[in-house]
Amino acid sequence: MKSYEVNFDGLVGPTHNYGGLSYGNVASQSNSQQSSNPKEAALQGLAKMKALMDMGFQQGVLAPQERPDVAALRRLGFSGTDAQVIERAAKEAMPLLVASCSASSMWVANAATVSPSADTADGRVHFTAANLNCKYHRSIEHPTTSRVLGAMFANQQHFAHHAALPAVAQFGDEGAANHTRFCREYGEAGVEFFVFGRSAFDNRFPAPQKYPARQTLEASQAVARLHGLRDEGVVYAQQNPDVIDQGVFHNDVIAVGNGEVLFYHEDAFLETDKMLAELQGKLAKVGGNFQSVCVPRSAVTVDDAVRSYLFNSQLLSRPDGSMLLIVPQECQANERVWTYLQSLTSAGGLIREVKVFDLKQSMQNGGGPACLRLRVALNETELAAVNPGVIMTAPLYGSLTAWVEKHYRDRLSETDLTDPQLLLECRTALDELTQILKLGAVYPFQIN
Ligand code: SUG
Repeated sequence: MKSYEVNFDGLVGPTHNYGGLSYGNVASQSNSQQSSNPKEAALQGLAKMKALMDMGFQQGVLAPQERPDVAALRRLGFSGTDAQVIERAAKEAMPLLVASCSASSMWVANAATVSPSADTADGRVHFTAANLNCKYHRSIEHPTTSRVLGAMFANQQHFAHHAALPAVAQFGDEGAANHTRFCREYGEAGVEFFVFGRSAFDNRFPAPQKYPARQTLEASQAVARLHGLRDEGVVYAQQNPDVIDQGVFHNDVIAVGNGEVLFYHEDAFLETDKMLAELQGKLAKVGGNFQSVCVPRSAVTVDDAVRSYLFNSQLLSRPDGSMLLIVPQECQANERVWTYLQSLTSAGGLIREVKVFDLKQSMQNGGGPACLRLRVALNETELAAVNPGVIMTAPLYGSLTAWVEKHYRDRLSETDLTDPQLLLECRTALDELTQILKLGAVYPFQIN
């Protein structure tokens, strides 16, 4: 049976703004308080989805969330009408209002961890929503994420959904941003690669000194158990704590994998040789030929990687077996990175082509091409069981661009977040979106 990697991209929400909310994420901190352009952000994301669809890749779309999250503000003690809740939060606790307005759910690589049916004990595709509990503004995403994923992958015969892990730092889980799967064919059993930043219960693992390690070993292990993965099909590796301290807040900022290939920076991991040997051995057991492409620090420094997001690229398989790298334009702007990419694609290896995208609005908050997509490997039967409303087509692209043009502002500053009218605008837009994507009622304002 045919199988595919389907990329579901997060649609940027109408409140996209630069709140400076993510300590440890260099771009988020350095662009704090700048005005954003939500309309441009959403159109840039849609243009990437359309381009990949036009290149022949399977493409889907994941809906944004209701923001400001008035229900979350109510849980923090703000009361009255919705407008009063926003006004009081603006007056008494502006950082909480800003957090409740974040459009961060657009980085759907953090929405969930997904294991394809060929890897799981019950032969279903498993999803565990990420608790994202390292940052308050992200920790409020998972209830709606679960409802949206449930509406997209509704068929219980093929899809199994798990609630987010316990919402404590010991089980900090950032979803697919720290998870990669290696395989020969998407529909065959593969090796799932979980990268953690620290251990919550075992102090033999070193931790970063400055910035938080968002993913714990124990969270990754819990996800693997929930999904029914075999020990032989799983490899755990620790991210180098020094690179976390240099701004590598997720593994997908310093490594990306696809098929049988891992593309990574020399400084990305601890005990790299042992890890590579384990990946090679385990993939061989399922008939795969593991290959790794290491980018030396002499060619690209960790700082170059953090600024350019070279590794936050999408590594895609083309029908002839070669691979294509989708990179943000910041890679072209960095001389060392661009020189490296030229040499990589002309070396005659598997990665033959680089395509550059303008994702500046998202990049300024630390979200590159790979952050914006959730990969779901599906066989033909499973793909047919996905809600067809969320699969990208030319007419859907047309409807979504028209929808963005109609509802989104082209400028948003912190003061704009205090305007209760913004909530009404967002709800009107999202109500229409659930009809376009045929999701049913998924937002708090639709179900309460
Ligand atoms: O969690 N930025 C996100 C970026 C997530 C990128 N995702 C992956 N690497 N997979 C984060 O740090 C910034 C929001 C703000 O500051 O307004 C933010 O949440």
